Amino acid sequence: MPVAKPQSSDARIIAHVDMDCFYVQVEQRKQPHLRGLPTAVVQYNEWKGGALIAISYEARKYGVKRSMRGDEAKEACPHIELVQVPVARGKADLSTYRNAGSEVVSILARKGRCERASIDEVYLDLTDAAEAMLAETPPESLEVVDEEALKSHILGLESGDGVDAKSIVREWLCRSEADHRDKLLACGALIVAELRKQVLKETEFTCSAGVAHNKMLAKLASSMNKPAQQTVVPLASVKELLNLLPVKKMKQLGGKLGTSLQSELGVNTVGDLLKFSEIKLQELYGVNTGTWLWNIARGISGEEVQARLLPKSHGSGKSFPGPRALKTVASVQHWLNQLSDELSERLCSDLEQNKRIARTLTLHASAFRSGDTDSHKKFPSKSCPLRYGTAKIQEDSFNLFQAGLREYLGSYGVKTQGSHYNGWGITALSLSASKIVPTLSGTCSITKYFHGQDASNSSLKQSPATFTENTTLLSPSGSESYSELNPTEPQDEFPSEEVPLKLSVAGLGQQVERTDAYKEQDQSCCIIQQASCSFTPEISPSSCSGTESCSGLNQSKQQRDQAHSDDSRTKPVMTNLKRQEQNRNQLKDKGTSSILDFFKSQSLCSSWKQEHVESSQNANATASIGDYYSVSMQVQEPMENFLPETATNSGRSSSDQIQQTSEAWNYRIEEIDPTVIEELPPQIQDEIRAWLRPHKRPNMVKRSSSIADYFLPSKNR
Ligand code: DCP
Repeated sequence: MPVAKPQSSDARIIAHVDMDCFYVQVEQRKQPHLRGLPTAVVQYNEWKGGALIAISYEARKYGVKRSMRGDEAKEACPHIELVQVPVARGKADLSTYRNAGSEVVSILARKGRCERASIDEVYLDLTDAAEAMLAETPPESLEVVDEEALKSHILGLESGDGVDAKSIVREWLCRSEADHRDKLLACGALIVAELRKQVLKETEFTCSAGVAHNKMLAKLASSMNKPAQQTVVPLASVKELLNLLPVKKMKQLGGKLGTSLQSELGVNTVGDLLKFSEIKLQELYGVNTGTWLWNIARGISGEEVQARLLPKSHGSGKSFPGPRALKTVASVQHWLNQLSDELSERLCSDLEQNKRIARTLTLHASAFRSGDTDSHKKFPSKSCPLRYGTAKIQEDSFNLFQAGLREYLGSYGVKTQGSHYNGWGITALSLSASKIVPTLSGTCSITKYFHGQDASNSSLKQSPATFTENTTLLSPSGSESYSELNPTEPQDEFPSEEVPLKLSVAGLGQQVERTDAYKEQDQSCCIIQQASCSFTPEISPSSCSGTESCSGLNQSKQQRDQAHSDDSRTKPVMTNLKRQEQNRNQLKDKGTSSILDFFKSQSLCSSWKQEHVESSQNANATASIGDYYSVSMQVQEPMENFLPETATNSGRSSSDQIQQTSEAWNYRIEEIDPTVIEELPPQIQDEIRAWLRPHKRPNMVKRSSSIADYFLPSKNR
């Protein structure tokens, strides 16, 4: 449930930047001949041409939608170009997109506090930059106002066409008599226009943006005029915006809460909420959610932009729907090996680039038992201390799986004795690495860290104290002091509910031999070598050669090279910067005074109004980019669609269960980075999103019956 946070000031300047048809743009940059063509990126799944996950604005004109599969898209738009998402280890590999997103973030972060909200979305707090601009070069003092800023959509401003519109916007941006908050917004609009041009220049990607006084309004605005446009929300237009906004389009109201508002209270637009007092809303939905609803009806949101450029966790997952469900331990182990390999590669890359180490490994799975109509039973997620090295992660994740399977089958009263098949199936698997902390710089500490791990044989075997003692990590606050024990971490970090090490697993049709951890000494050496390379500036990059095995211990280099020939992961930031520099130079020649110039013959239109504007391929350079695209409303579906499915017929509240579950799994839910969730299989995403929702649900007794039903356990969920 949403929680109200007090708004510190309504003079903050917040931008939400959202890349346009992001995966398509990334593929078009790789294959420039696709630019301007109807293009879609399809999932790695050949059934009916694969599911569409990103669609270019050119293809949207033909009615191609994300709900379609490749075959359907071809029917709607026969000349559509379908590009398959990159594949590695038999599954989608999103690293190219993730790295492309990082390129954008690194540019946006130059101007203010930057929060990476998803693979292609960023929040920026531009308050300081806007204040500085207002003090030094206020818009009213500008002789020439940037073209891109002049193309801003200012909500509530009556605008004409073409030149008229620009002069009206110019007048609004440069008003000397404007209210201080509007002046700051004008500065925000100028800064964001400049940033968007810079993003285009350095990455070749277009993006859209919303500029407002808080995150909620900025997010709403960024999708109003896509692609490659920006929308500004002056305070005076907030009421009108929310009055007309369908309640389901508001972040966190797209799911059951929004449905409840519609059916119980007849609230169809956010503005309709104004009819209810704060007390009434609190009575109905609890103190926090009631206040949150009261606030959003007035455009109030105190959520801060969190300074976060790097993910809080890494995840790797795959789903196995329908007949592809995994039904043998061997097949699960095969896929866990693939996921471990990917996770290990990302961990090594994070270590190398960002000098960070993850400490907790968690396995999530979705399972079914044949003949079970009571589908509420969940495969329990399991976690353990994370040991670096692909083979170790493979081994530990397999043990976690077995522990989870024992518990899952145990919930059916089935003992995992004997080798017969117990009628289970796995429909999704994922691994995540969390509790990421900075390491100490210098090879001494990192070497010690990995030696500590190896010498311990298996962290799963150790007592928690032993594990902690063997790590030499910085406290999350980043203090430079060496500490044997992080004083901020509880000593019982991995308590007894943690998965115990099992040397053999009876009843799963497979004996698991515990191998000597020293067998993996070579791999650990590789890690140490690589860590040394990244932590010791005087060692040249060339001395890293031969250490790729860190990221692919069980895979030949040839395979890896082939799988990632176009992947910037192995040489990410510096390579990207070099590439950006090249792009910059190339684009300089093309002339980039406005994003319009980049598109030349392309044009845009508003998605907010759901207008379908005819394409104008021959539009000249001064025409609106908007004419080229036909678009549909693109308001994000909020996370709140997902109720905790653990809240079933146990009689306990879901929040109790969530609490209990997260404690048992021994990792903090808030450590899961929302940006990695979308990379996990959908079932697992649902589950994690349910946990991420605030748990407090007061006043249940006061709710009307149907609203109470909404919160009460339901077998159907
Ligand atoms: N994505 C995905 N699966 C989904 C939704 C999105 O893999 N169900 C990926 C592909 C998208 C990227 O995430 O390119 C960003 O998603 P958005 O919802 O922001 O959509 P786009 O960026 O593709 O288009 P838009 O311009 O409408 O934002």
